[in-house]
Amino acid sequence: MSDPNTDTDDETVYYSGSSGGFGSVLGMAKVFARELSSPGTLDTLRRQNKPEGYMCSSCAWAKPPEPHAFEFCENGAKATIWDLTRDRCTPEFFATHTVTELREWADFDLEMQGRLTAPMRYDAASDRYVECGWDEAFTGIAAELKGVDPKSVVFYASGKASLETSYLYALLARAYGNNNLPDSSNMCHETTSVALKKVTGSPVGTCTLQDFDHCDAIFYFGQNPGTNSPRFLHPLQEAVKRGCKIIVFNPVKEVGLMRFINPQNPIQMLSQKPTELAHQYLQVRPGGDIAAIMGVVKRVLERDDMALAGGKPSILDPSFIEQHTSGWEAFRDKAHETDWADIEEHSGLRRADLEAAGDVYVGAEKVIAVYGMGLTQHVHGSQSIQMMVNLMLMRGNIGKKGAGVNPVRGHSNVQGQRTVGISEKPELVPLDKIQSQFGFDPPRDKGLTTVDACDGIKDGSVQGFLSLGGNLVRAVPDRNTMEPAWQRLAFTVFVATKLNRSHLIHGKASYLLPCLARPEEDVQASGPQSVSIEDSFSHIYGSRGKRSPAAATLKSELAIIAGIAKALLPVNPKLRWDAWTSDYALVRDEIAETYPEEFHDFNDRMWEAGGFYRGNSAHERIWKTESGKAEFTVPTVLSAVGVPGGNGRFHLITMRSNDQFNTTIYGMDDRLRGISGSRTVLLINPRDMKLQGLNEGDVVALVGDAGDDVHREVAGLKVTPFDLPDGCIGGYYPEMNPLVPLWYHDKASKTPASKGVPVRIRRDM
Ligand SMILES: Nc1nc2c(c(=O)[nH]1)N[C@H]1C(S)=C(S)[C@@H](COP(=O)(O)OP(=O)(O)OC[C@H]3O[C@@H](n4cnc5c(=O)[nH]c(N)nc54)[C@H](O)[C@@H]3O)O[C@H]1N2
Ligand SMILES: Nc1nc2c(c(=O)[nH]1)N[C@H]1C(S)=C(S)[C@@H](COP(=O)(O)OP(=O)(O)OC[C@H]3O[C@@H](n4cnc5c(=O)[nH]c(N)nc54)[C@H](O)[C@@H]3O)O[C@H]1N2
Ligand SMILES: [Mo]
Repeated sequence: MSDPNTDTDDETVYYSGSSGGFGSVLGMAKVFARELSSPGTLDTLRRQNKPEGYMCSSCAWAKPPEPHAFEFCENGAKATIWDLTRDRCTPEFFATHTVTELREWADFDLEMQGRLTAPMRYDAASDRYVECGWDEAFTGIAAELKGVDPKSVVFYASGKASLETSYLYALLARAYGNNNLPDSSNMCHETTSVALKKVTGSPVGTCTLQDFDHCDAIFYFGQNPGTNSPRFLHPLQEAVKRGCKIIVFNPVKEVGLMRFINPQNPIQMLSQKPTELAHQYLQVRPGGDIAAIMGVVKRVLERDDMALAGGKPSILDPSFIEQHTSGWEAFRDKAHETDWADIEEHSGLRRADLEAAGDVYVGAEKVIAVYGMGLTQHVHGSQSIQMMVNLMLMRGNIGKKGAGVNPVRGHSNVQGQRTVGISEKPELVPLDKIQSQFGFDPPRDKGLTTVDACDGIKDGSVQGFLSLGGNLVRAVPDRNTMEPAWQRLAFTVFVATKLNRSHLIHGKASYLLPCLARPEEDVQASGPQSVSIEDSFSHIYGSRGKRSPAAATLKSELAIIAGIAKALLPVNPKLRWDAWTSDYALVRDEIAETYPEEFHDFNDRMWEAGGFYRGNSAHERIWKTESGKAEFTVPTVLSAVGVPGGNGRFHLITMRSNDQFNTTIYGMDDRLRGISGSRTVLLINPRDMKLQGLNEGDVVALVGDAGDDVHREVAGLKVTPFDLPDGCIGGYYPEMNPLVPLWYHDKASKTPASKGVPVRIRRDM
């Protein structure tokens, strides 16, 4: 077992610190200094994540019913301030720069131009984006859409847009004629949507925030709360204080999971005495979670045998297993026959440590399993998730208070977008209901996932691409082949707040449509509007922006979707685009009609403190699976990576720094990992450095090693010693994306396997 207090070994001094505390306040002040000086910013932050307030657009963590005075974190504040910048990216800016020139700019510099202000159309003659009115944009886009086969168009969404906008976006795609509705989730938690759905019947987590007040242990896999969901650190800290034990599985020693100073707690801030979070921190190999959990399971079975042999009752939950599950015997047999030697090899962990984790599991009445991209972004990520569910089912840890599975979602409304119909999987959408509600026949055939859409862009079968937020060319794998393919598209349409690289890698026709950001006031014909979002716990909240918009010419995302729809679709009295735009409450009525069980009385309930719960069948122990039971499954592999390592072959983890939100880079530091000033680094442990003959500061290239004949490379990386398991290296997303093969994805869900990318190191002298 590794000791979270030890940050040194013989050769290297690793970064030591805690997340939260003054560091986080200082991190904020840095962004403040650059972006603040607009008096309303603090006021906006004060309203952030409060009932009746504005819901942060950074992560999907819960907004508690009794919020703190400042219910936001360093990174939530950064995201808000980033939206509220005073800088403007105006038509004059585009007049002075050709698109070819802007393609040479760094992503950071593009977003630093500030908020987009006017609808723009690409003009090939001058190679510039030129201003066009909204009407011209809508009719131009409609003409492009009418000119191609609807099946050749993709309607992508990044997980930020509200439930109201998302519902209408999905309706637009289906009324136009396709289910090509991939979403950022396809690169993120789609593994969850497929794998959890298969074995529990529910595609989302089964916990609520309150479960964290009652759990006895938390098994924590591959999620980094210090950076990606910092408000989660508060309930974790409270849980530890109650005596709850946290067992972390992560190849990287994330400071946020080891210790935490609460910036809301003045005494702790002054004394600087952090709460030690993890009871056991297990530096599993990338993809080694299946093996690690198998080890824990073996210990639990052993403890059960001991109990029974001693005449004591089973320590499993036999009546739960009997009544609620299928597949138990096959799974148990598999666990018995799996060798400890294989488990140790694939997990990179010692038997004794896994047994100690097994003892914690057995000693806890109520256990929560938490996870993030460390499980989902692997070739066998689905099996990792299902293995975790196996462990939970053994002692009935799903569907009881203080227990459950808790995927931590990414974008603030990514789960909600799926809930209200943004899905390429027609079987997940109530299409009959949509048909009767709106009087058109929605297509029934399968749509394209993000990976399918990229394949279609490459082979020319996709001709048009609409993007509701996001920065897809930066987020997807195989960038170096994707970018040229993108430019062969007939047309691209981007709804966005800031300029990014995707807008510059455009189709032959292209439109850039600037929208309001969530903190901004959205006034329509019936008055100021509110929107709603869903968090990781299936709670739904209203959000009301109050800031004056960045430009008078901006439209809301919803109004933009309606504008395109009106120009494109034949008149249908049931598709009331004008009425919906003038009053979003009418859209919520439609959502409530399509999904009555979850969204009844939507308009009345959306302001409930803490959000309203739309329910979850698995939470009630109703299993909407093929077998009608929760399913034990037998893993076919012990490691989730797709290509083996060893002998100079490495698995690359693509990581997020503390100074970024996905493809938006706020700065070059990664405070919680002690890295500053650069993102073009190769993180590698001193043992592997020695084996590779590398010294700190050497500049190297990473070369793809996936076994196909495509050359993939990222050069100019500075060797930086970092505490990682052997054979595993780290680098930053999105800089490393040229190394991820498009075909290297989770088998079941097609989520790109960005956490176990096969590479070799090449020395460039
Ligand atoms: N500030 C900020 N907040 C964000 C985001 C952001 O970029 N910045 N992004 C948002 C989005 S869209 C998402 S999806 C979430 C992402 O949040 P996370 O799910 O935390 O995603 P990552 O930071 O990519 O990586 C997760 C962790 O997995 C670990 N890991 C890597 N490989 C493995 C493995 O094989 N096994 C195990 N057990 N662990 C592994 C990594 O070391 C890392 O600590 O955050 C959201 N919130
Ligand atoms: N190698 C590697 N690749 C990854 C990942 C990884 O861990 N490793 N993570 C994956 C994950 S989890 C995800 S979710 C994807 C993210 O992929 P995306 O969701 O496509 O990317 P983002 O960076 O979140 O999108 C940022 C852009 O969204 C626009 N934007 C911001 N706010 C708004 C708004 O309110 N409205 C609108 N319309 N536009 C807005 C801005 O123009 C901004 O430039 O990347 C994936 N790619
Ligand atoms: Mo994500």
